[in-house]
Parts: sequence; C-alpha cells; structure tokens
Amino acid sequence: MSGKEIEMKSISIKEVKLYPIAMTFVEKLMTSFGGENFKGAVIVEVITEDGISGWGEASSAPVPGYTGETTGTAYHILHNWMADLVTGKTIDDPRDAQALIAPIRYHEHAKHGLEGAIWDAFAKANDMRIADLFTHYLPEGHQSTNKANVGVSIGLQKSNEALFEIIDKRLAQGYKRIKLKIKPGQDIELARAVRERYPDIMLMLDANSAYRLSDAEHLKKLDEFDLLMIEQPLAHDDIYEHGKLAAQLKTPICLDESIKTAGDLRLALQVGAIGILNLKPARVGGFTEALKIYEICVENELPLWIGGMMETGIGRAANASFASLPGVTLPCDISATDRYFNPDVTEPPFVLNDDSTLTVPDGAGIGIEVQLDRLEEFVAQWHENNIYPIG
Ligand code: OSB
Ligand code: MG
Repeated sequence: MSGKEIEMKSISIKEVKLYPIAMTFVEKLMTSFGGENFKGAVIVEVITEDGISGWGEASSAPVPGYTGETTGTAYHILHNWMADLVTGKTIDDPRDAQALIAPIRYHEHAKHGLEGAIWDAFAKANDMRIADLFTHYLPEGHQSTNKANVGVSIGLQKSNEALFEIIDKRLAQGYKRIKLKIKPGQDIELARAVRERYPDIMLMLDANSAYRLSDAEHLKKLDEFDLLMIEQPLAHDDIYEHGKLAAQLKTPICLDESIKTAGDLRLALQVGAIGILNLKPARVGGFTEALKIYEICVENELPLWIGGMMETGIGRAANASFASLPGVTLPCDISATDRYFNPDVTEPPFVLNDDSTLTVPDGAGIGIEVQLDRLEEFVAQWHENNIYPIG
C-alpha cells in the first residue's frame, strides 16, 4: 500500500505564540550586501487543541538586505495579521495553510515561520517525521534518503590568508563543497587564488546580486576556474537579464533571490535564466510552495539544492528533512550546528558525518527538541539590545 492511502489526522489550532529572538553567531557571514552582528528570527509555536506544539522559524535578518523583510516586519505581520488567520482553524491537509494566509501579500519569511510550525504540528499529530509528510504529498518514489548532502557558505574576508584559514578548517571538518561570497573587487583574483591553492575542491561562488548585465565580460573570466555554479549574479528581482548572461557564460547560473514562487521558476526556465536552483523554503513562503517548486525541478531535471538563512535548529531540522528528498541533487547550505551557534535553541545539535551529510532526526515532526529556557534567554537578548525595533 502506498503512503497516499494513509488516513491523516487533522489538527485544530488553539493558539499561536511568537518568540522574537537575537542570538550571537559563532562565525559571521559577510556578503555583498553587508553582514549582521546578531542572528534575528521570530520563532513560531503553534499549539493544537490536543496540546501538541509545532515549531517554525521566520528567519529574516534584522536588516532588509537579502529580502525586503526584516525580523521586525516578520514579527509585525505575524502578530498583528497572520496569526489570526489560522487561530481556531481545523487543518486536514497541511498544504491548506498556504491558502489561509494567502490574503496577506508577500512576507514570505513570516509565512514560512507560521506554515512551518503547522507542518511540524501536523506531522507530530500523525506521529511521523516531517520528511515523510513531505513524501506523502509528492508523486510515487520520493522517499526521504534520511540524509542531507551538505556544504558550507563562507563570507567575504579581510585577506586571502584569512579566507584560506577558514577554508582549511572547513575542509578538515569534512565539508565537501565550499561556497564563497564575492562582490566587485573581490571576485576574479579571489577565485584564481582559491583555485590555485585548492585545485580539486567542489567550489562555487555567490554574488547576492552584486553585478549588472554590463559586467558580463568581467564575469566570463570566472569560466576558467571550474566552478560548480555562480549564484545570483544579477538583480534580486531580475529573471530576464540572467537569461542574457547565461547565454554568455559556461559556468551554470544558480538563482536564489529571483525565485520566490513556482511561477518565477517556470519563467526562468522558459527564458533560459537558470541552470541550477537554490531553493529556500523561507524565501518562497513555506513548504507548500517549496514542494510545488521541487516537482517542477524534477519534471525539468533541473539540478536542485536547499539553501539556508543561517537558521536555528528549528529551521535547520526542517530544511535538512526537505533536503533528504531524492530530487535534491546537489550539496545544500545546511551546515552543522557548530558553524552557526553555541548553544542553539534545540537539542541535539546537528553534527557533520564523514561523508559530508547531516542525518535527518528520527523523531516525529522536525525530530529535535526546543529548549524553552534558552529560547527565553534569546528573547531577553532581543529585548535588552533592541536589535530590531518593531515600533
Ligand atoms: O545568499 O544564500 C545566501 C545566508 C543568509 C542570507 C542569504 C544567504 C545566506 C547564505 C548562508 O549563504 C546559508 C546558510 O548556511 O544558512
Ligand atoms: Mg545566495
């Protein structure tokens, strides 16, 4: 019997609790749009009538750099608008949560936080892993592999020596794919130096929208470094010009910021703007949209990996679960817990396996435990530092 015939138990949402938090990073991530001193997030707890707690993470940063959202806007939208749309509702298919919150336009990270908590609660109510719940809503044959293939994302550094030191450390830890941030002035020569020192590593670059189409000649120089891909070279809201650039580069173009919906991906495929997709459930407003996008990638044989927003263990566990699906074909930006936080809000930590994978937790839902005392400490840290004012 296929999983599809299992009768699912519905959940009724009694309450939504919000925890705006600030945490310190073990290692910051400097990108072409800047860096953050603190990790900001709004942790979302959905409590069901049966007393089950589901956990989600709205992981927008304190500053509107990567997306127009901030941690503050996520709190504002969740607190004043979004929580009410699901409170008191009964859900017999977790994909229906997307429609309940659809009257609110944009605010993908906020939506992902609430939707993720509902997916977790629903999986727990049905005593199954969130990874298996994803499989339930996919065509036959998309069982979790129980592991996520992962790499690590390294920020811009002050010197090549500082960069080499971090790369050495990450390779020694066992990461088999290295992603480096670039920006104008820290790009071609940086890639050359790294490639000379590490001739055989799986290497890719992420520009976070730092270039224009008129930089095509400059970007073509990257073709000689055998890069796995270049991520989001052009504008965050562009698809058309990425198609023009892709026609001139040998290095595959991976889109990140540009793809916020399944429709965006269809358009990018149509105009030849995309060779690889970085899918972040947070960027596309949750797992329901992420599953639609996953299916489009499978149908089009588009290489796919799961990106990250430096999530706490809550977002990380869900992302690792999604990344264990077989249509995810390239190493993901989901590193071990010690690359980001010490301590995290969850236990146990994610530890890198020898084959550069993370193991999907066995437990129901996201499969790891939220540490309420630590959560409260990080809420206090947010209040004390007024890191992302909401008023
Ligand atoms: O562009 O992929 C990005 C982190 C925050 C915002 C944007 C990006 C990133 C990363 C790190 O590159 C991914 C991670 O390890 O979580
Ligand atoms: Mg990126």
